[in-house]
Parts: sequence; C-alpha cells; structure tokens
Amino acid sequence: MSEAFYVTTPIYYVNAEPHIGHTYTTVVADMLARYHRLRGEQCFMLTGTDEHGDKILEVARERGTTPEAVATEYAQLFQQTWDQLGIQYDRFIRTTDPDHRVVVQSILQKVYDAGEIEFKEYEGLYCVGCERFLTDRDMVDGLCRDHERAPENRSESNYFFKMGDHFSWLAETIENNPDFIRPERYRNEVLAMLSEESGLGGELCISRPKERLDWGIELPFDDRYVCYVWFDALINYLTGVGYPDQSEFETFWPAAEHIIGKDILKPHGVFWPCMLHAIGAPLPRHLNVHGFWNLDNRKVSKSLGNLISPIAMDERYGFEAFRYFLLREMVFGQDSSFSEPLLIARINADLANNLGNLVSRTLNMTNRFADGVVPTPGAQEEAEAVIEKTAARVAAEVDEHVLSLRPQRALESIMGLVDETNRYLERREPWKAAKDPDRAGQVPTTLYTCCESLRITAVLLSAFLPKTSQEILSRLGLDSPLEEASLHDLTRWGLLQSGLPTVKGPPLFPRVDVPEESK
Ligand code: ME8
Repeated sequence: MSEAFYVTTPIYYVNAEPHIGHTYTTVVADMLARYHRLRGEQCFMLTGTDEHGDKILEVARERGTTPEAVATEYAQLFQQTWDQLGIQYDRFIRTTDPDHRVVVQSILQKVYDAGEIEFKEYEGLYCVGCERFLTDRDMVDGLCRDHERAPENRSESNYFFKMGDHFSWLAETIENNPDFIRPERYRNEVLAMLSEESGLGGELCISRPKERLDWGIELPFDDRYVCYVWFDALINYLTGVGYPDQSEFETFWPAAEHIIGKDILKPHGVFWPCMLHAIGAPLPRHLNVHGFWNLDNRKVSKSLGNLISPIAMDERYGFEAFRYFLLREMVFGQDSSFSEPLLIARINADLANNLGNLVSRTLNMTNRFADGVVPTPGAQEEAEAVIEKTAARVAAEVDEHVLSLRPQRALESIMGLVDETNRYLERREPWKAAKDPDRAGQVPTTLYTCCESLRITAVLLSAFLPKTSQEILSRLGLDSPLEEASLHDLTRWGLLQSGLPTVKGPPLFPRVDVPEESK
C-alpha cells in the first residue's frame, strides 16, 4: 500500500474573519497535501473551526444572539473562503460536530478512569483572548502579551489534567527525536517550557463550571461542568481521522503533520503530547511551527483588528499571486512582513518578468517558427544538456525542501530553473537564428528545450500554484490531470511529445503598477 500523509491546520476561532495568518497556515497545508498526493501518497487534509469557550459566548452576548448562531456564521465563512480559494481539504471539522463530542467525552472518561484528572480549587489570572490562565511569562506590564489586555482574577473549583506526570517522558522523547518539533528553535522553546525553572504548572485546567459557561462539551463524569477549550480543541486532530477504531485512524494518525503558528506552541508542544501519552496514542510525526506575519511590525491578529483579507487579495491580485507571495516570502519558522509594495515587487519580478515572460516568449516563438506545435528536437548540445541537468537537480531540491518544510527554498529553486531557461533562450536567440541559414536548424531544439523546461516547471509548481501549473500544461497541449502519474515520472526529461498543439494565450501574470499612494 502507498505511504500515507496526514496534514492539519489549527482549527480557527469563530470570532472573526479569515486573514493573512490563517491563509498562510492553510496554504502551507494545502501545498503539502497536493505535493504528497503527487508523490503517489494517500493524503488527508484537515481544517476547521474551534467553536466552544468564553470568547464565542462574549461575541454572542454583544450581538444579542446565540453562540450556535455565531459559530455557524463564522464556520461557514471560513469554509466558503477556503472553497472560493481552491483549498483542497478532505474534512472541515467543527468542534460542535456530534462525532467530535463523542470522541472528546470518551477521551475525558479514559483519562479520568486512569486517575490522571483531579478536582480542586484554583486561583489565577485568566485571559479571555487566550482562553486560559496566564503565567508571568505570558504578560508584559500586567497585560497579556498576545492580546494586550488585562487578564481577570478568577478563582474556581475545576478539574485538572495532571500533565506534569508526563513531562520527563516528553522531554526525553523530544531529545531522542530531534526533528519532532521543527524548526529547531521551537524544539528548544518547548524543552525550556518543560524545565522546572519555566514556571509552567504541571496541571492543566480542563473544565469550566456550567453556571458561568455552558457553551461546551459536558464532562462525562460531572454534568455540572463543560470541557475547557484546549482539551476539546486539540482532540479534533483525532476525531478528524476516525479515532479510535476507524481504519483511517490506523492509516493516517502515525503520518500526522501538524502545521501551526508559534502562538500556539505551548498547547501543541506540551499539552497535546501529554494528552496523547495519557491515552496511549502515538505522537504525530511532526509539529511544524511557523512565525508571524507582521504589519507595521505588529502581529496581524483578530484582536488587534489589522486584518488582510485573502478574498480582497484575490480580487486585487489573483489568489495564485498572493499564494506565491506567502509561500515564497516567509522563511518557515521566522516572522515576515507584509506590505502591498512587497507583494507587487514579488509578482512583477518572479511571476510577470521571469515565469510569465518565459511562457509568453516560448509559446509565441513556437507559434511563429514551429507552426504552433511542440517541435521535434535535434541532437542536444552542451547548452541543452545544462538545462536538462538543471531540471533534474531542481526536482531533487524541491523534494528535499518540501519534505523539510522549506517552501520558500523550493520556490526559489524552481524560479532558478525558469531563470536559467530564460538565459538559455537569450543566448540561443531563436528570433535571429531562424533568419540565419547556418543556425536555423537549431531552432526546433531550442524551442523544444524551452517547452520541456516549462513542462517540468509546471509539474514542480503544481502544489504551489495549482491553477497556473494547469494553465501552463494546457498551453503545452497537455490536458490530463497530473494526479494520474507520479511526480518522479513526470519530472523525467524528454516526456513532452513533439507535435502537440500549443496555445499562445494572454499574459499569465500581467505586471502590476505600484499604487500612487505607495510610491
Ligand atoms: O489559536 N501570522 O485559533 P486562531 C501567522 N483555536 N499565522 C497566524 C497569524 C499571524 N499573524 N495569526 C493567526 C487558535 N495565525 C485555536 C487553535 S488548534 C487545536 C486550536 C494562524 O483562530 C496561525 O496558524 O487564533 C495560528 O497558530 C492560528 O492562525 C491561530 O488561529
């Protein structure tokens, strides 16, 4: 049986609209699922919404409506956004889905029966934005570091998961599996959280009394309480693939790749592995952590209200161009800045001038000098052999970069092939060679080499820019969907058949003018 690949995004809170941050994580997951599908693996992508908790109740109260209504409105908004943008998820999970409630309750009962949950009084500073009690490290000048608002003093009797019992096992596991949390800096952060000096308590509050919050999943062992959101939310990753006994679970869980932003490293790097260990489930394959998109040097977030909508970007620049920018610009793991001039500069340099130019020059000249069909090449000379070797090297590099979660490097590498082919075309100058009796015989080989390099470029781009890739392939006379062959076979040089009818078409990515106000 083929290898499996399971990729997840965080499930997003339903209190605001999808923005650049959610879009980045979701696009990375979509790109990975598409790439692994092309490698012939059996893939499953999970995304969805996190709907319980104080925050949603707060919004519902402000609006004079029910939490169900708010949750449904935003869940639909997220789902419609991903549909409109062509994200190929396999399930959109909502924490209010009935199968999720069953799984959460069965896990709570299991952990309770194992004696890992205790009931006691707790007092602390609680941030409604984070949905949790804060530690000193979470605060700056008395305010929550992430939400820039003052936490509330709260005291109540609650149920606690004794996760500290798993800390030494977890630290050892992380040490022994150095790439479980990647990139490395986040592994070190989690190890620091687990060290005694960090002040991270060994107990995780997992309940809320219903008298204060009744919007949640009821505890199976005490109906006066509902489950605290992180415990409920993290379990979505298990529900999504049929925990505990559906066959998908066996197939996909050991191949799980979580993609998250660094803001939720603690729940995923500490709470989640301890929960999994407590129920005897294996850990996911990797926890992949990216940095923040910043705007004016501040994190883009719903609470700060400085949103960049993927739908607006789609309308203004086309989603493929925005998707390219996100994947190319951010070094996975580090923070990045967003600005429209930066986006425009990327579109113009990489997509319009480099890729778009190669497509239009190659196909225009194929039209002029080869009757619009892929020509039959003659013998390769050194210059053609260099392009063939570059294509093979780039295909290997892309594979390595994608598997190591370096989308930016993979795209850099693909654009290197485009660049090299553009330079080859400049040197061969078929527009002049066609008129020179000594060199005219070279033209079919030159054009074939450019067409074949473009075909391999389109195959390699297909997970990153699915529509652009299809468009290039169909202009080269190739209409069958890529899924029918494997990536390895598709990147072999020489597969492009001579005689296929090509199409010139309009510019793939027209140059974008920098708006007056940004100059
Ligand atoms: O935390 N830059 O949901 P959430 C990059 N429900 N990524 C960003 C970002 C930014 N400025 N802002 C948000 C939650 N993200 C929980 C998750 S999972 C079991 C529960 C992305 O709606 C990034 O992936 O606040 C981040 O981790 C996630 O959105 C937080 O989404």
